[in-house]
Amino acid sequence: MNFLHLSEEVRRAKEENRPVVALESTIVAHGMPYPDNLNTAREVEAIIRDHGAVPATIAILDGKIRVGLAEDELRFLAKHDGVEKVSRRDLPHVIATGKPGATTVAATMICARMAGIDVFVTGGIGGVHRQAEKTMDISADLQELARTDVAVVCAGAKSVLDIGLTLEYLETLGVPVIGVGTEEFPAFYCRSSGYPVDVRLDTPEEIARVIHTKWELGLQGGLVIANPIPEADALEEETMERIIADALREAEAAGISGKRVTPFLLDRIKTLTGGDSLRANIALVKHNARVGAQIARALHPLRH
Ligand code: PSU
Ligand code: MN
Repeated sequence: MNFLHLSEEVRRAKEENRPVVALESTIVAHGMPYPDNLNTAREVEAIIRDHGAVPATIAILDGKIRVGLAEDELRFLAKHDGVEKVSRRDLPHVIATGKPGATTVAATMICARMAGIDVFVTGGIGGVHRQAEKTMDISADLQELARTDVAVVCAGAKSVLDIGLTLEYLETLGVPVIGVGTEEFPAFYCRSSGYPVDVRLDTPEEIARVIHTKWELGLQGGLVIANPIPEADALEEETMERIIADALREAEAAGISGKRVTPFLLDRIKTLTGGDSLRANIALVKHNARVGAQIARALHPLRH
């Protein structure tokens, strides 16, 4: 497929039959400020390499789906203002016009599947927004999880979303939600949300077996592997609830809608927490990278 371009490192990893872990680029271009975004992206890649897998950060550049980015390309995405946020619906026009694009969870899943990558590490998935009964704002990430065979390692979903409705939606779509060492679905900055996961699993081997079994059964779609933020990095729940409520009010007052909602809220939460949310975000992504690389290694011999 001539839209797909693998980096030398990723191409070699596939040739040598080594496990590869996909990474998204919206978190770089729209989820964190410069230079933390660039430093985190680099550190996450290093963690994946240290844990025996090969990182493949995915983005759209010069009309190609790029799987595995060079240093200067990561820097461009981290610094440039005009990078499009690309979900499933945006892939055709961003690729066709040659614009630079950062892929969301949904688009990264699509591109990872095209490149034959089974495991994808990110921070948090999109979901059903609060007030979705009025706005219909439901992330395309959820539909993607229903149809595309990629396991997504994340720290749950932020409580800017309606976590209860997000989990109901995933249940309707038949997407397994696995808790890594926890019975509770994690809420990104906080370890608990008050909602249970479908199943708790404690080791990468057990998780890999469930992923493999889902696909061997011919059950289409992804899985949510929900890995709670480490205790030491977690933020206080009541404080976060208050700050998120403030940020949501600001978004409404400013008339923010559609794809701008999540980046706007992330930026406001960062300011309102005095940077604590950014530190937590960085810590949880790195933790997910460790766990994701371990799962990719355990899954690889089952799949290849
Ligand atoms: N959550 C974060 N950081 C992010 C995102 C979510 O903590 O950067 C991004 C992811 O790329 C996710 C997207 O797929 O936001 C969801 O956006 P939307 O709700 O517009 O689908
Ligand atoms: Mn949305």
